[in-house]
Amino acid sequence: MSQLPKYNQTGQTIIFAFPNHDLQLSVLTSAIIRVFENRGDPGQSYAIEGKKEQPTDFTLKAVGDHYELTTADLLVKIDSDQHVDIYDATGNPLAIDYRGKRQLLDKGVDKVHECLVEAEGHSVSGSTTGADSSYFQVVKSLAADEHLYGLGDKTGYLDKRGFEYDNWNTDNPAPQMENFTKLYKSIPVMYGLKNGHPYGLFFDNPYKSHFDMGKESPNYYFYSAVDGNLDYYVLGGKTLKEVISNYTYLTGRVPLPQKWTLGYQQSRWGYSASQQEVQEIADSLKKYDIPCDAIHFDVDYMRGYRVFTWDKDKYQGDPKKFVTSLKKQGIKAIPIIDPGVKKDPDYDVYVDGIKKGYFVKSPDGKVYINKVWPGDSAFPDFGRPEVRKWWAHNDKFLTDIGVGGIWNDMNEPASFEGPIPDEVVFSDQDRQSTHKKMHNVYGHNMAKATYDGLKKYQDKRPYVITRAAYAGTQKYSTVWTGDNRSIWPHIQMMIPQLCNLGMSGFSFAGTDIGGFGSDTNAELLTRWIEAAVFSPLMRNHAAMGTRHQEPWSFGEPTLSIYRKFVKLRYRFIPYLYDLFEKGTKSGLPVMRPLVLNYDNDPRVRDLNDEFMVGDSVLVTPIVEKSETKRLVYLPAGDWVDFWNNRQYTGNQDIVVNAPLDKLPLFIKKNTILPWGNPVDHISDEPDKTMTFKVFGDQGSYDHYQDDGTDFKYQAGEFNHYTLSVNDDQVSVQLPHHGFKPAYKKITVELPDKQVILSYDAASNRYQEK
Ligand code: MIG
Repeated sequence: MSQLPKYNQTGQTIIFAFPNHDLQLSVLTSAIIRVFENRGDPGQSYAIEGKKEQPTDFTLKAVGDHYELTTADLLVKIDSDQHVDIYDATGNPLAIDYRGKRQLLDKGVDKVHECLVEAEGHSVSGSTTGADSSYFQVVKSLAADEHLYGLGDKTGYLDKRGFEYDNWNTDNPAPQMENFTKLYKSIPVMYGLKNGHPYGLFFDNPYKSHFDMGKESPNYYFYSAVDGNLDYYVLGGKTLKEVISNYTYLTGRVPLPQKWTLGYQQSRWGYSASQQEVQEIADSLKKYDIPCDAIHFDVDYMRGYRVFTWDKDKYQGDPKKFVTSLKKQGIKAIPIIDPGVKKDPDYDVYVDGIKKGYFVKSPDGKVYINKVWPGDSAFPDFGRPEVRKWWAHNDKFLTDIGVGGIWNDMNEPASFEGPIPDEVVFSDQDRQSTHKKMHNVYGHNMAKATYDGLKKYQDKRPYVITRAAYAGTQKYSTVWTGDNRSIWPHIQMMIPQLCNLGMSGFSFAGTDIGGFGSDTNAELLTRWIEAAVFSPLMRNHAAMGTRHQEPWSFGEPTLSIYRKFVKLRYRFIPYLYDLFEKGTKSGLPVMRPLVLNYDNDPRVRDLNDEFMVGDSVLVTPIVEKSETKRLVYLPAGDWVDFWNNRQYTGNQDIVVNAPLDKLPLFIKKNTILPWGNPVDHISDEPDKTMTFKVFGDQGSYDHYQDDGTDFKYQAGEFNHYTLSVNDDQVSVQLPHHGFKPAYKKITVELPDKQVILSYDAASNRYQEK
């Protein structure tokens, strides 16, 4: 054992002088500590904005063969071999550097054959190898009882243990199964429950990185990156909830969305090829009585796939007129925008971008061209602030037409003519950089630019949906999970995928309901709309050329069941909106795996076919073909069957019947839930009445109301209601009345009676009639 290194302390940062790289520890809060080794990569974080360090008490002392840095929540030990070991405040190990021998996976293949296999196009898993000298890795011990979560949108199961993943934003249309190591997003945050003790690690490095979550060996997991600095944050907290709250404190929280964005949305690649087709969809939604708030316009509305154009010939000469008329029908238009700008000397966006030098370039200085939808295209250099401003300005074309939001696709960035080479010149803010570094933050920067444009030109809370993302993109954009398929494994995957996205900060997320690629069928579509009734983003979307999957496509009984669940969704929108509002402060997701609410319960640590919405709604959908009954695990507490009020005690498995038209749904006993009015669209007009349902015989609830559209709530224009029910006594208070049109009437539905209260303006109180 060599000597302990010297150290230097400046404020809350301590730099330990190790031979190769200094090791820097910064105390941001008592539960967030940054571990940093400067390996020469310049620049700042894309995930973290603003100063996150708070004045925090900590101690640092040498104890025998190591240093101990102690805060109220964490203990970090540093020894002379540069091991970084993290414990919680009571000394439970959380993330301990692995000291044993590596046990490389035996794949029965030697190096020569591995190359041959890869040359044939079959990549050998774990291929992020240390070929490059800038490559590094971090190896941490795994306990026998340790479960791993997070990593954003990755495929597979809730517990990531035993699998490996890459972070390199990728558009791969093959059926995305558990053996896929990468998808569209790079969100390098992972959580562990080690012997029941929660923690998180966020690796803030945009370069290609790899997580082996105990696949190589059950004794350790490791993270590696091909380049950049070693830069990670240790996240503590007494519960998994607190750890996630700390992660979202660091990288930001999903802002309050416009309320209508929680409504049902209809989409299909191809609709927007003509005004008539879109109008027919709107008409059918009305005719078949399916509430809806938005229709998405895929690439076909544009003039030859040129972004920021709208083919007037397809829209009777006036897209604005049509978009306005749709809006009057209660439906917002959400056009798609891809990053690729068509190479065309007669196209103003291209000409302007060339003139200003806003596209990425080959190392020889020529504008880099690859093929996407419009054919030869140039790629905006979104890492540059000026380019983001320019893009935001282009959004005005769409906001002038009156769109409800913007859908960003292909921003991994995807390209048809081979991948963009690593050395293509991209900017890292104003510094010259490479595709190698900027790839994983390309979608992030595009989404941010789009957010800024909408905010500037709409005066509403921007509604952006992006496919590619990096950690922190949740501040700017909703996400969808890309090109899934109409297959049963993908309705199954929806649950762990959206739950892990939620724990990774992205609580506003959804899958393509019904499946994007391949042909859906009546049963799958039915079960999907049931399972997705609480999906934060609720959109049915399908690929061109696949069997139609609009709610009416299969006739009855699909249509009626579909309608029933979309209508149920609208009843729950005030609850979802409340959860989003609470999430702006807590950073907790709307849709949650059970482990998040019950991290002490070993039964729920890899539960993949149940989830919760907030703290009190338990959803246990059927996600297996031909199944009409299922086992439901009820966690601790008492539960009320939503459909018949039957009560169950928790901590047990029950068998429930679930014929095709039933979604098994349970509400925690003694919960109060707001219950939206039956509507066809979320209106911008304030609700005059609100209903609350009581499950059980008592409870309390905080409810939030504002205009649902703009930023006035930030200046106090919102209402905060508190309800309490106790021994049949119902009381409603309005502790904050900043949004003028408070509900005139509030109905509280108890199991055996209704209590109606009305607002008395003179006293600013609710009184029973
Ligand atoms: O190469 O715009 O994920 O939702 O419908 C396909 C067409 C490009 C991929 C998106 C999908 C969208 C499709 N896009």
